Amino acid sequence: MSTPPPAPRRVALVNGSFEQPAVNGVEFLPDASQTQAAKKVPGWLTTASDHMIELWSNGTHGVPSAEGAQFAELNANEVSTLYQDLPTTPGTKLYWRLYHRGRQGQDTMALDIGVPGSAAEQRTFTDGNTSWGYYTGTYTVPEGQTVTRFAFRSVSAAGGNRSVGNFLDGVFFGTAPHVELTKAAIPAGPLEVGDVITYRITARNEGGGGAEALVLTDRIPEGTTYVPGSLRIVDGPNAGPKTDRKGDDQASYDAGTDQVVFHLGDGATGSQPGSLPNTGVLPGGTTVEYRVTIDRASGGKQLRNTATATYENRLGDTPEPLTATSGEAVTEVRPAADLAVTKAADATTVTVGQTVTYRVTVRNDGPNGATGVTVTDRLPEGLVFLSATDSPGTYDPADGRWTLDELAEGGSATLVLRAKATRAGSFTNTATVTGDDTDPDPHDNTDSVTVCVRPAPSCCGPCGSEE
Ligand SMILES: [Ca+2]
Ligand SMILES: [Ca+2]
Ligand SMILES: [Ca+2]
Repeated sequence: MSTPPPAPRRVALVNGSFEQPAVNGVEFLPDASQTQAAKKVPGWLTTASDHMIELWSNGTHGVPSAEGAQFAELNANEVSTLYQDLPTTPGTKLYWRLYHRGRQGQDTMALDIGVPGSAAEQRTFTDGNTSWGYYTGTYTVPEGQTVTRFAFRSVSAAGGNRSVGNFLDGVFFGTAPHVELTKAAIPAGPLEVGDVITYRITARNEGGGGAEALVLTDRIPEGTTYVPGSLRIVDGPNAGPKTDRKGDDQASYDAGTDQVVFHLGDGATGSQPGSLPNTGVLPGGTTVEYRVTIDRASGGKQLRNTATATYENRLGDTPEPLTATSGEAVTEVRPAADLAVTKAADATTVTVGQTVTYRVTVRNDGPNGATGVTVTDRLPEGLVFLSATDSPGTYDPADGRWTLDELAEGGSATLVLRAKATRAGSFTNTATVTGDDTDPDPHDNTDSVTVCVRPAPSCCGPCGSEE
C-alpha cells in the first residue's frame, strides 16, 4: 500500500458568510483588529481608517441574503478594501466562490489575491440590484508566498458614491475538503468468540471547503455478525441512535450487502447526505458506531475492518468525487475449542462381582485445535478400577484424570474403563472435560451414566439353593 499524500494544510476564511456577530438591520461594527471592542466582526479586516465594517441582516431594506441570515456591504463610511490574510503553502490550489449584488443599480467590485499590499487583481464583478451574482475560481499559491491576502475592492457603484453598494455574501476562499477517517475497535482485544466489538469511526474534514454529500460505508468484517439496532451517530450533526431501516433517518444496515451506511454532516437526511464543515468549525468532526458479535469460526483468527467515505468537492465548476479510507482496525480473537464428552456403560444393571465397562468419548468440535485437554472420571464408591484402555493419553486411576493434552479440531478419543461392582446400590459416574481454550458451548462438557448393582444371589455351596 502506498502512503497517502499528506493532507493539504487547512486554508479557509473565517466568517466568510458574515454570520457573526448577529446584527439587527444595518450595523456598523469594528473589524477583527479591534480586539478591545465587545462586538466586532471576526475574521475580516478593512483598510478603512475607522476600521468599520457594515453588516446587514436578511431582508433589510428588501435585500435578501444570498446565504444564511446576514451579508456585508463592501464600504461602510469610506472607500476601502475588505480582506483576510491567510497562511498558505506554496503550490497549494485554492478555490474561491462568492455572491455579489448591486445596491442601487449596477455595482462593480474587484477581487485581489496575492502578497499583502500588492494589487493582484483576479477579476471584477458587475451585478445589478435584482439578484445575486455567483462566481467561482481557483488560485494556485506561488513559490515563496507563505501569506496570501484575499481582498475585495470597490470599483464603482450606481449613484456614484463608492461607499454605498457592492453587497457581498457566501464568500469562500481556501483549500478543497479533505476527509480523514479514523477507526477504533473497542475493546482492543484479544477477545473471545462470542464477544461484542464496537466499531467507532470518526470523519474529520482537514481541508478548507465543506465535504459535501458525505456518505460513510462500512462492510461488516468477515467472521462477525452485525448486532441489530446498534447504529449510532455518537458526535456531530444529527447525533443520536439510528434505526437499521433505510430512508427513515441518517443511517441503515443493508443485510443484502452486509454493510452499514451513514449519511453524515449538516443537512443529512434519510435520503440525502450532508456537508461536513472543516475542523476549524467542527474540530471533532463526526463520529459513528455500530456493534458486531464475533462468530465461532473466527476463533484463533484476526478480524480486520476498514471504513470508506465518499464525498464531493463542490468548490469548482463541477463536483469532484473524492474518497477517504480509514486505517485497518485489527482485533485478535483467542483460539476456541468446543469440547464435548459422552459417557456410556455396556450394562446399566449388573450384579455384585460383575464387571462394568465404561466408554468415555471426548470430541473437539472446533473451531481450533484444543490444548490442555483433561477428562476427569472418578469411579464412584462401589466400583473398583480393574483396567483402562487409554490411548491416546494416560488415565490415572488414583485421581481419575485422563490426560490427553492435545486434541485436533474435529478429532475424538475414547477411554475404555473396566471396573468391578463390589456392593449393591445405584452408582452415578460422571465424566467432565476441561481444556486451556475458550469453550463456546460448555453445556456438553459433562456426561453421566448410572449403573444399578444388585446384590449377589444368596448361596450356596452344594447344599444351598437359589430361589
Ligand atoms: Ca451570509
Ligand atoms: Ca435508519
Ligand atoms: Ca463444549
